[in-house]
Amino acid sequence: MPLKALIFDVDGTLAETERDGHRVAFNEAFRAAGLDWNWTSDLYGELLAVTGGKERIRHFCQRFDRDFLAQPDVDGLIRRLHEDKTTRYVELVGRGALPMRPGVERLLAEARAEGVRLAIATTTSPDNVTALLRASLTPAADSWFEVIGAGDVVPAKKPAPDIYLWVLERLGLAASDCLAMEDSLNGLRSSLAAGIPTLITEAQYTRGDMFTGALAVLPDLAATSLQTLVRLHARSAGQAGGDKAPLRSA
Ligand code: XBP
Ligand code: MG
Repeated sequence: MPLKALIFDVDGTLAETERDGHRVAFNEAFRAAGLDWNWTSDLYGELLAVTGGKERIRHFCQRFDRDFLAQPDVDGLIRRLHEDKTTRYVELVGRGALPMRPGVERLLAEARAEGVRLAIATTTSPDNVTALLRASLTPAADSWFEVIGAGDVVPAKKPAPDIYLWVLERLGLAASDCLAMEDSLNGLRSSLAAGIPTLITEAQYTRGDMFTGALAVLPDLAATSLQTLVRLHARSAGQAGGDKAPLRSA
C-alpha cells in the first residue's frame, strides 16, 4: 500500500508552540481579564492532559477556581477569554516567534515534490494554524495542505478519533493510505483510534512518554527523509492500533 498522504498534528509536532506560545497567550489573556491565574511551565505540562484551550480553562477552574465556574454565563466568559487568548497567540506567532521544528520544512518540501498529499489534524483553533504556517514557513504555506482539520470542526477533540476521521473523509483516503505525525499520547490515541499508522516526534512536554502502538518514536524529524517514512509506512500493515513496541531512536 503506497503512502498517499502525511497528516500532521501542529502543536508540538510542527513547532514547539505550547510553553512559549499558547501558555504565554493564556496568561496574557488572564491578566487582561483581571484574573490572578498564572500557568507556570510545570502546571501547564499537567494541564496539557486536556486538549483544547476552552476545555483546558474549564479543567483548570475545576481544580483551582470553582467559584469562577459558579458565575452566570460561564460558557460565554470562557469563550471570550479564549477568543482573546487566540488573538494574542496569533500576534505572537505572526512575529515569527515559533519556528518550525528541525526537519519539518525539508520533509514538507520532499512530500510536495514527490506528490505525497499533505493535511493537518489538530485540536488548536484554525486561525492559530494559518498564522503559524504563514509566519514560520512562507505566506503561501497554508495552501500546501489540502485539508486542514482544526479546533471545533468536530465536537470531540483528541484523544477521540473524530478530527482524523474528518480529515480522512475530506481527503477521500483510507486510514492505511496515510501516515500521521504526532507528538503526544492524546494525539497518538486519536490517530490510532482512526486506524492511521503513526510516527511520534517527541516534544518538550512529551519526551519519554510511553507511545505504545506508534510505528516509531523519534527525538525530532531532523534525520528523517520521506524515504524513511515510506519504508516505515510499508511495515505498518496490521500494526496500527496494535501493541507492538515502537522503534525508538535516540
Ligand atoms: C493541542 C492543544 C491545543 C493547544 C491550544 O493539542 O491541546 O489545545 O494547546 O489551542 P494537539 P486552542 O497538538 O494534540 O492537537 O487554545 O486554540 O484550543
Ligand atoms: Mg500535539
